[in-house]
Amino acid sequence: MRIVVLAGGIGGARFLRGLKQAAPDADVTVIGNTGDDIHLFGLKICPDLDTVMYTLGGGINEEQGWGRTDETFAVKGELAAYGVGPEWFGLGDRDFATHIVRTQMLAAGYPLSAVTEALCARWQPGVRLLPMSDDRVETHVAVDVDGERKAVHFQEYWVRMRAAVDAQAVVPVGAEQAKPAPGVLEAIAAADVVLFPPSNPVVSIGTILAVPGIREAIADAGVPVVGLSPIVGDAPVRGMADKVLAAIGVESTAAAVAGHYGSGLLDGWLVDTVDAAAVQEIESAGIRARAVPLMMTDTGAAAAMAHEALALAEEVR
Ligand code: GDP
Ligand code: FO1
Ligand code: CA
Repeated sequence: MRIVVLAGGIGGARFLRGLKQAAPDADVTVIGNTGDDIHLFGLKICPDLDTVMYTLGGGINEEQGWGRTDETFAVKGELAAYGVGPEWFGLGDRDFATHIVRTQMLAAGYPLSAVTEALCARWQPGVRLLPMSDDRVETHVAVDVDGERKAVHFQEYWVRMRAAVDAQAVVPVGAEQAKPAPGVLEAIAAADVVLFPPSNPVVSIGTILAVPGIREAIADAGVPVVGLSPIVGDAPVRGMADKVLAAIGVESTAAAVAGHYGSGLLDGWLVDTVDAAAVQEIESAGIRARAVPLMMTDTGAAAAMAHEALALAEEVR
């Protein structure tokens, strides 16, 4: 079975680990969000691609959910001694190596998709990991600070500002001009099922869908499209999905997120058992819905979720 998954960072990566356990023989292609990418310390940082690669490759810091295990911060400390920041972004020593390889390869002219493949040759994530695009896309967030509107990079909003102020707008800068990376449209066209893991609907899956051609390819594939809610009990399990959903006028509920994707895109939607009351509303909007446990407390729980998603896909096929 050929499965295509649109993934952000932690939510996507943990679900994928479960999917690999639930469907070990499946051929999985991951289309990763690159809207979180940023240039810092002279290096190209791709947090969501790396989170997927490290999580599936066994190199992730489990508690944090991002960055490397057994990490140290000597390089960052040495840079700080030169007055070189940003001090608010924690790039560790082991992680620096990944970024040096990536930045060197990009400077030598390799596209991000080829660089990602090269990095994955070490980590062997067991899936085909494709960036959504080789073109630069950067999510910016409009915020009001001291009565003035300004746009900040998504990393600045999330890591430096801790999403403490409301997001007024979210813009995937460059997305309109971006082309899907090589293999993305082909993988969607050849898929037997497309899954939306419990990733952020705005700044992860929303950004991927903003690359012209991707949403259309999914709709045209004519295969079941099934998603899992990242909102449980009317709040994100972690992160700032509530803030960025509010910015696009969508309530932080499992039903509202399903309605945001819409029955034109989504065939099936899993909500957590605490949101079982939302099933009827979602089904009346033309999306088949089921309530199952959606907390990824461990890989087994994520595998059970993946199993339910694949079962729902068969139901709507
Ligand atoms: P990010 O790029 O690291 O923010 O990760 P994603 O975009 O892939 O996923 C973020 C979303 O995952 C957040 O909105 C969380 O609510 C959701 N999430 C994290 N852990 C869980 C979980 O155990 N269950 C569910 N249902 N959602 C989760
Ligand atoms: N998140 C933080 O909250 N603080 C950090 O200092 C930080 C550093 C960092 C370095 C590399 C990387 O791949 C991810 C990193 N993240 C950090 C996570 C990242 O900012 C976000 O969680 C994602 O972009 C949201 O998807
Ligand atoms: Ca992300």
